[in-house]
Amino acid sequence: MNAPSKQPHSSVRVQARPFAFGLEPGRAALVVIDMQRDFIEPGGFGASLGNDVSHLQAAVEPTRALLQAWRVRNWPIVHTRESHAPDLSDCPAAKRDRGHPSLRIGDPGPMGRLLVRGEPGCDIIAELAPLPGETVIDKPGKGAFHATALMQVLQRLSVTQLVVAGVTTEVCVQSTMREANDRGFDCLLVEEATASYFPEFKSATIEMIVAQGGIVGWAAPLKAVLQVLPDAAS
Ligand code: C5J
Repeated sequence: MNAPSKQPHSSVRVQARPFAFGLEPGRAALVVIDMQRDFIEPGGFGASLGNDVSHLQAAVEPTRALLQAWRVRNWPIVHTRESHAPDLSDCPAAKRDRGHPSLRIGDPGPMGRLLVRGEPGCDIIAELAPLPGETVIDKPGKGAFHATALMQVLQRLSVTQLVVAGVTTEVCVQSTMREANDRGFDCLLVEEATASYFPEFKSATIEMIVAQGGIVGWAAPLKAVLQVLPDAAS
């Protein structure tokens, strides 16, 4: 795979850790990871694993604010859904047979079959529903590049950077940021727009991302991003 081309573009400076992030207007895609009913609402996949899903609510409004900021500027937006084919041919036993959940991927639950494409629970929550024209990537893995066309989509959109939101911080968000960095993208995680069932894992993941000079990427508060974005009309 080719790395994204880095052409000069006037950037805006986001106060971030471990140092300022030079956000390139229009070249930074907002990537919203797995804000699905199956993770966020009671009765879904996340709950079947014994998690307290209420922890994820805090990320909804900040993610909505980012979506709004990207939409008014007509900048690229990618939503992902962790999801599987109805025959589970893309769900290895190494994923499905893990642990002792009350229900497994593909089993019927209150919102349909868990993490299966086309089922109500697999939908992105109503507050963050994709608009027509926004890319939706169905991903069978934790990282959004694994077994998907995400790289090609980003190249087609001339994206060089990812501004990342979504759940859960230490699983699919971090996996995607690591995959993205390996493929040449600079990634900025927006702190309030991500959440974990384990708040201490969220904090630890942010520290891992920014440690060692930003070994995975950058992290910044929502306000630091929103306040430097150029006017929508410019
Ligand atoms: C998990 C995800 N936690 N979206 N998926 O299994 O982070």
